[in-house]
Amino acid sequence: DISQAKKTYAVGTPFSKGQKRRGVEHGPKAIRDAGLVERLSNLDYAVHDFGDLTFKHLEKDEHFMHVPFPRTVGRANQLLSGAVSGAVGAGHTCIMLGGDHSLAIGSVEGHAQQCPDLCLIWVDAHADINTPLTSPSGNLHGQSVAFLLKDLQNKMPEVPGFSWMKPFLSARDLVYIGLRDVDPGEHIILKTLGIQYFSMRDIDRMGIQRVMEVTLDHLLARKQRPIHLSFDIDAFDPSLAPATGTPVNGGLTYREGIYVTEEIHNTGLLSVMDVVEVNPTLGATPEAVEATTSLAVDVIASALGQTREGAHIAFPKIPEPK
Ligand code: 4U7
Ligand code: MN
Ligand code: MN
Repeated sequence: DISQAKKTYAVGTPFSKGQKRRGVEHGPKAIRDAGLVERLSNLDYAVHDFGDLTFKHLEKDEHFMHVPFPRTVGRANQLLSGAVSGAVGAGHTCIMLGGDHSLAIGSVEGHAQQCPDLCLIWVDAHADINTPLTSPSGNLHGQSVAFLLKDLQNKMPEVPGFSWMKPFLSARDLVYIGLRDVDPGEHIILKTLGIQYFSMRDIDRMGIQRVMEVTLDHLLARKQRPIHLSFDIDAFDPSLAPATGTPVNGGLTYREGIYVTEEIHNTGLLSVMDVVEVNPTLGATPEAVEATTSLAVDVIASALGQTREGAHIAFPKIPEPK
């Protein structure tokens, strides 16, 4: 029954107030223009376009400490949380097209409303685990994880705009992949909480295959549970994904990135995926932008089951001439 079938919905989140550079709000349109729906439509892993959420910029939104737009970011995440919770509650897989990475707060929170036992895989050059007290920039896209973690509750001030949510995630239910730009305050948080992470150096040492083995074992060995994949495009090397706000040299290769999403697909447990920080106004050339947006589509396709080995859904057997 088609109406009962599990579908994948993409929801666009044109929002950029989690950081100070504009343009990342055009990410959803750029990823769609790269052929998101078309490139997957004739395959088994079709994605349906839910369209964009509409975010308001609040007029009165003073800085909190050095954190800009706290109420605007809080409100946007509350709206997104409801949308993700609704989609997951209706039985769908959900792909969030960002937008900046502050939106992961609402995306993971909404997911957790339906799936309290979810686990989180954060693929990023950055740990995004600053609190307002450790953040060098004040930007909320570098603090998303701190809002989610129960283990940091007594280290977090009350940021205006976020009273609608409470932290719910345990540090042991989170794994990072791709880190290479971690602030001092973030480093002490990672170490104190004993968070499992694989930096680019770890990937160099262990290889991406072993990294994924340990990642999935760490999160799923005790029990199978829904996976939230939060994929910051800046995890990739800037030569592959130049159109992003905080590029850092020495990132994932194309093959390492795709291997991560293939392995996550193979668990059968992917429930919500964020693809964030695609900023089409930051590419030096149209080709640079196109490379970044097309890579975002590749990552989504592979998370949904596109394989490099091919598949034969359309061919139950080798066709014979009449
Ligand atoms: B992204 C930074 F200081 N750590 O907190 C910060 F280096 O979502 C960068 O991962 C955060 O792109 C990057 O502002 C946020 C900085
Ligand atoms: Mn990020
Ligand atoms: Mn990042």
